[in-house]
Amino acid sequence: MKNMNRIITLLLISAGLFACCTGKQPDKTKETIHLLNNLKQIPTKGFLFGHHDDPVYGIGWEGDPGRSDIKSVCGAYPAVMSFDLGHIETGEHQNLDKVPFQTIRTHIIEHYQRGGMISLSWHPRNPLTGGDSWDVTDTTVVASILPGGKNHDLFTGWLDSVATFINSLKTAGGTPIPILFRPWHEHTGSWFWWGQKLCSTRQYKELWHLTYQQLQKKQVKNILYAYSPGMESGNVAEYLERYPGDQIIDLLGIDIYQYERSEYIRELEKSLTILSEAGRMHDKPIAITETGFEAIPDSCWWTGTLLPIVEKYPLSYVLVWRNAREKENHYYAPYPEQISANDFIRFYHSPKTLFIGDKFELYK
Ligand code: BMA
Repeated sequence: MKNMNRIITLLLISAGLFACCTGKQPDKTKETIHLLNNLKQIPTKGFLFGHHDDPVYGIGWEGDPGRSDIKSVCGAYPAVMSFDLGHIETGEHQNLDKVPFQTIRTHIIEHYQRGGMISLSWHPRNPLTGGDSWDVTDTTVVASILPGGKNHDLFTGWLDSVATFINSLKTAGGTPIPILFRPWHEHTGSWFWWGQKLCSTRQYKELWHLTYQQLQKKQVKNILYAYSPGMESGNVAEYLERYPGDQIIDLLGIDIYQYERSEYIRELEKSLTILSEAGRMHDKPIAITETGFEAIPDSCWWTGTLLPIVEKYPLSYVLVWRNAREKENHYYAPYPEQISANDFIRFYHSPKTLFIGDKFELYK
């Protein structure tokens, strides 16, 4: 027995030494790994439905406790809630859409406690010009923040602010809450300073590596990373052109909106075919990280357009954008009396759509 104990002790010491020498520490908490594995299984049941800024504000209201336009329509919260970190980098107390970071933190904790998933996008300011994410007047922004660039230190400071916020997302018991982080999105278009025509493939990938390494340095272990181009790619090779690699990315996504119905259907089918293939090749879960039809001027959009297409693909989630309270007609989810509200209830009742209250488990 004594010998046995000695052998076990020696084994433990050598395992510790190995971890120490190789610098290999697990880079994700166990709940975060569970989230990743569960996301891969979700398509066997259906897909999670998500909504951006869902519990914060909606049409005609802001900050009402427990309120959500989705819940007001169908009686259940969406399974996924997303929020944006834009302006956290400059130390402001509220984000670019005037949502206080403390409010976001509170909603994230509540949503985790009800078993839901949380995603964070980031529309940071332009670190070179001081403009916003959409300031594409200068094509040297990415170069300026990479190692050796004149804004590198400023930018690593910005990443540190993101790290500090994500590290602060914990339950009362101290469990870090898993987050799907989705920076540098829609890079296949050229409307953000990190977009296609604003930097080279090498620079875009370096931006991802820098992001990942800096968050690792800050010990952020409750993150899954999403790669989410726009709908510009014509094939898998184009979709993966700026892919930063399997070591960094955990989920593959696509952002795609409806303007004209037949074009949306065509583009959505094309994009989801590409996405499914890329997900299979890289063994990653896939999702529609942003979609919607602004102001939903189609009374049967949910079951007449969206559902029949998305249910054919192995998607983990489908998320619609925000119901702005400050910008007229800028909404993507129904609210009571909105013309697509009844159809949304049919969508909710489809066995394929998963909301809070439906049977799924993300963290065990
Ligand atoms: C865009 C619009 C903007 C908003 C931004 C970040 O699509 O909704 O009004 O500021 O997302 O949430």
